[in-house]
Amino acid sequence: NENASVGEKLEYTITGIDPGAGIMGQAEEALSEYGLDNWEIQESSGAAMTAELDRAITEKEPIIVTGWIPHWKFFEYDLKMLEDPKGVFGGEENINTLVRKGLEEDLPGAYTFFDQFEWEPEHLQDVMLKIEKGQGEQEAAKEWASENEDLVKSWVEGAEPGNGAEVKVTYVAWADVIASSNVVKYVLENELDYKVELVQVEPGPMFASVADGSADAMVGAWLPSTHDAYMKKYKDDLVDLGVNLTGTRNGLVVPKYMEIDSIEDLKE
Ligand code: PBE
Repeated sequence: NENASVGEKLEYTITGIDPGAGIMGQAEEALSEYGLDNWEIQESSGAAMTAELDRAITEKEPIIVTGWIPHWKFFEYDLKMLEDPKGVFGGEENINTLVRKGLEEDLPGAYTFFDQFEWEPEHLQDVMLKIEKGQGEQEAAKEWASENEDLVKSWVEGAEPGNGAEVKVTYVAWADVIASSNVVKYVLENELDYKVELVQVEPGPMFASVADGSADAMVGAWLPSTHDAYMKKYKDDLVDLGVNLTGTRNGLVVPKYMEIDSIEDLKE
């Protein structure tokens, strides 16, 4: 039916990602803040969400997803983030690096690296796009590092080599965290002679593993809003090395061909 509302066409369903993601809590909050009581957020995953988005765009159908910047999907498709006048999605945020207590004493070179690791959204986008276009994750990290030698040098400056010591980094399978964790692995291994194990986990265990010391570091803490609940729970048990990137955004994302501009437009 051509005249059906967006809600009717979508059966009042927003395509979400994994249940432990901060953006899922924000999306639920958006439903209650904007009075969208008849809508629901469907659980999925980062990869399944982009597959759904691709299918809908190929068929020129409406779709609403939980989306974030930086992400390669904004380069692959013509998308817009719906306005969020109530600020439920927290506006611009930072990504922080968190390490376990004792890392500075145990692996000082790795600690120095994590402390100095900082880049721009454009850098992270470059790596994400290389991976999305089909390069292996380490291959993409290697090519990116060769294109950004000065920045990479600034991360390892003054850092003692690891002589083969092992570093364990936990990450969630979100495109941005996959890319950043792989760059960290590549640089620690190839510039500082560490051996890095990347361990894919669920969002809660990503924080818990660094807090209980079973992992050494994570580079995907979105703050102050997205991962606020995890930070409240674990902040006293880990070391926050501060911002590694600034200027992220979360929200509800739709193809540009959809005739809505604000989350408020969903209330009809
Ligand atoms: N994200 C990407 C995550 C943080 C990184 C926005 C999907 C989340 O919502 O928890």
